[in-house]
Amino acid sequence: MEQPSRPVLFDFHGVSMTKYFTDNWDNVQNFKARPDDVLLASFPKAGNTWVSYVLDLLYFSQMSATRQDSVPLHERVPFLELLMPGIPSVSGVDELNKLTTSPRIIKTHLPVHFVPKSFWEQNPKIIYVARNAKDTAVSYFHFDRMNTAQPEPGDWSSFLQRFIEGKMVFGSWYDHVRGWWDKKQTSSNILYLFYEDMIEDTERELSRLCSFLGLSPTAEMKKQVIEKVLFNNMRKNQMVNGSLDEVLDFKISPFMRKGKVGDWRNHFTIAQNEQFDEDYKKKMKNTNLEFRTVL
Ligand code: PPS
Repeated sequence: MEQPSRPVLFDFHGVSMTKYFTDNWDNVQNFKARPDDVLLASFPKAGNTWVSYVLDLLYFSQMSATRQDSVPLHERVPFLELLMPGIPSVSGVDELNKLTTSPRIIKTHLPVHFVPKSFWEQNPKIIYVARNAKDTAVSYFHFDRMNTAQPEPGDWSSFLQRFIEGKMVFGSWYDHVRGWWDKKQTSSNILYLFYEDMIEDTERELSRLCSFLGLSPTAEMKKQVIEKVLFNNMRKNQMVNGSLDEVLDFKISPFMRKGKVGDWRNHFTIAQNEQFDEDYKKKMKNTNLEFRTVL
C-alpha cells in the first residue's frame, strides 16, 4: 500500500504540531475525563509505551489472557489527541469513549496547558514520564525516520538544531518538561517519573507508582510485571512493540530501539554537545528540575 505523504509541521497556538494531533481539537478539548481515569502524559519518546504497559498489567493482567495476547497496547491505552485517517480512521477520543474497562488508561503527549479542562475538574491521577533531552532527541530522530506519519527528520544535525529550537511535534522538550514540573508542584494528583530512574531500578519505581495509585500487588505479581516489561521481552511482544502499527517502517528502525540511558553519546559530536549544553543551561535556568544523561 502506498504511504501517504508526510505531514507538515505548523505552529498551533505557539506549539509545533501536525494535523494528526490537531484535526480533532474540539472533541479533544471537550473530552469528559472521569475521576477514576489514569492519564499518562509525556513528551514523545520518554517511555510512555513502557509505563502504559506497566499500568495495563497492574490493572488488567488478572482479568483475561485474551487481552494480553490479542489486543494491541495502543487499543488498550488510547492516545487521546490522535486522529489518523484511514480505513477505519483512528480517533483517540472515540476509542476512549468506547472503552468498557475501568480505569481508563489514557496516553497523551500534550503540553500541560493543552490538557482538556475536565481533567482539572475531575482530578484523576496523572503520571508524567520525563527523559533527559539528549536521549529523547536521539530516540525522536530514529522514530521520525521510521514513522511515516511524522514530518521528515532530515539529517541528524538539522534535526538536533530543530529540537533545540522546539520545532518538534508537540513543541519544545524544554517547555514540556518544565510546564508539567511546575504544575506538579501544586497538584498532589501528579506523579513525575524519570525514565532514567526506571532504568536504574524498575522495582523501586514500580513501588512508587503503586503507592501513588493506591495499588498493592503481591510480590509475585510485581515480579511478573517486571519480567514482562523488560526491554528485551517487550521488544519480542507483538502486542506492545509497535509492529502492528502500519505507519511504522521497521525496515528503517525498530520502535523498541535501544532502551538505554546515554545512547546520545553515539550520536552527538563534541561540538554539538558543547552547543547543546550551553543552550540547555539558558533554557533550564531557574528550575530545580534535573536530569541524568548517564547512569
Ligand atoms: S512514543 O512513540 O512517543 O510513545 O515513544 P515512548 O514509548 O514514549 O518512548 C520510546 C522509547 O522508550 C523505549 N522503551 C524502553 N526502554 C527501556 N525499557 C523498556 N521496557 C522500554 N520500552 C520502551 C524505546 O525503546 C524508545 O527509546 P529508544 O532510545 O529509541 O530505544
